[in-house]
Amino acid sequence: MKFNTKVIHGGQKHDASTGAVMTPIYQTSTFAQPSPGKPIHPDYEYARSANPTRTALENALASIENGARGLAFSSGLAATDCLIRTFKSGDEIIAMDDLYGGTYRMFTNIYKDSGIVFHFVDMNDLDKFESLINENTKLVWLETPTNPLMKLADIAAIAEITKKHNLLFAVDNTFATPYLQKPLDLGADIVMHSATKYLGGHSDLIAGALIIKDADLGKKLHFQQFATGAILGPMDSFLVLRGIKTLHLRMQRHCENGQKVAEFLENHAKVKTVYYPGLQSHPFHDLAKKQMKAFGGMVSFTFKSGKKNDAISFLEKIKLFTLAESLGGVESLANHPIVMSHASVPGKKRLELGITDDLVRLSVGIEDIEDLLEDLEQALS
Ligand code: P1T
Repeated sequence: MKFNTKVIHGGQKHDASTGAVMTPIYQTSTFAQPSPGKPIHPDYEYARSANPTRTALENALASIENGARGLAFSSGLAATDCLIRTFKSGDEIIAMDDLYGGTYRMFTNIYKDSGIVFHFVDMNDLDKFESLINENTKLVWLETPTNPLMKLADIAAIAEITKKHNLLFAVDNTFATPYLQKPLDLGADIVMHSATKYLGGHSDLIAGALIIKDADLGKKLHFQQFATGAILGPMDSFLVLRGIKTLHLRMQRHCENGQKVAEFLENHAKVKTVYYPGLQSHPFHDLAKKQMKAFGGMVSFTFKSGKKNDAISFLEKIKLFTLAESLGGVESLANHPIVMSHASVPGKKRLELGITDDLVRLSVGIEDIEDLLEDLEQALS
């Protein structure tokens, strides 16, 4: 199957008991056993281990990312945590320096006393990255494009290095989605998603996912999830599954609108820098053309004045864009990273990365582009 067919049919079966075309919401915590240890269906005993609605979503996730196994979690951070928990004191993890603030907070704060050592590096400096690898290194963690600066890293080039050193390689594919980029095909071992974003697509749930290329590693991570418990409930599993069925159509429009918004901002007298991989001026434009099908719906920008107050006043004046945390829904959102999505990254670190006080991040939705540009113009002027 090709991608647009997979989002609708990949890993899906009509419901075995009724023929229902759409997977029902199996709102049950447990499953009857006629004899102890012998449930009616061998896959279903207790819903922390598996629930048919979640299984349908997990099969869809595996299908669209070309993995052997999908796992659905109660949030994106729960998915990341499930993977990190499999490492032990003394293990080392190398992560991209520009990450979602919550991921950075987990690595530097929650795992502070775990004995697991985290290194943060710009993965575009492949020599520096490789020089950090030693016999304790176990995992490489990457976000591309990054949140909020839209930096890219070359997944295939990094995979060559991780394979050489026998390391696991995980990619947070939240911003790109498998419509635009398939990390497992480029050599990664694990894909992570905040399914809260484009996969769900309607800003009506919190969910996460891991998709694993190797079935044995998938089994190990399923055990970890089962034994620690951060699963996605049946109602939210149904909603993410429903969202995935229109992922290709939504992403197409997100990309069209994202490109137009980025070009509009780049030509605006009040705007200094626009961060969007679809612009010729973007430092990773060529890499984006190589590893992504198009450039997505996330656009960040700064003001010529460099003033935080200009960002605040813009964010107070936009009307159609809603000032809110999160991204990837059908509606356009705006975010002030220093006080919202990246408040948990220390100020000094933010500045080193380029997350300045006047940086604004837009999640460009799928509304009519004329209305979006009109709103941006009135707020800027
Ligand atoms: O919010 P949650 O579903 O737990 O996902 C965390 C997460 C992981 N990775 C990326 C790239 C993300 O953007 C997020 C969540 N991000 C926001 C809430 C935000 O506003 O950027």
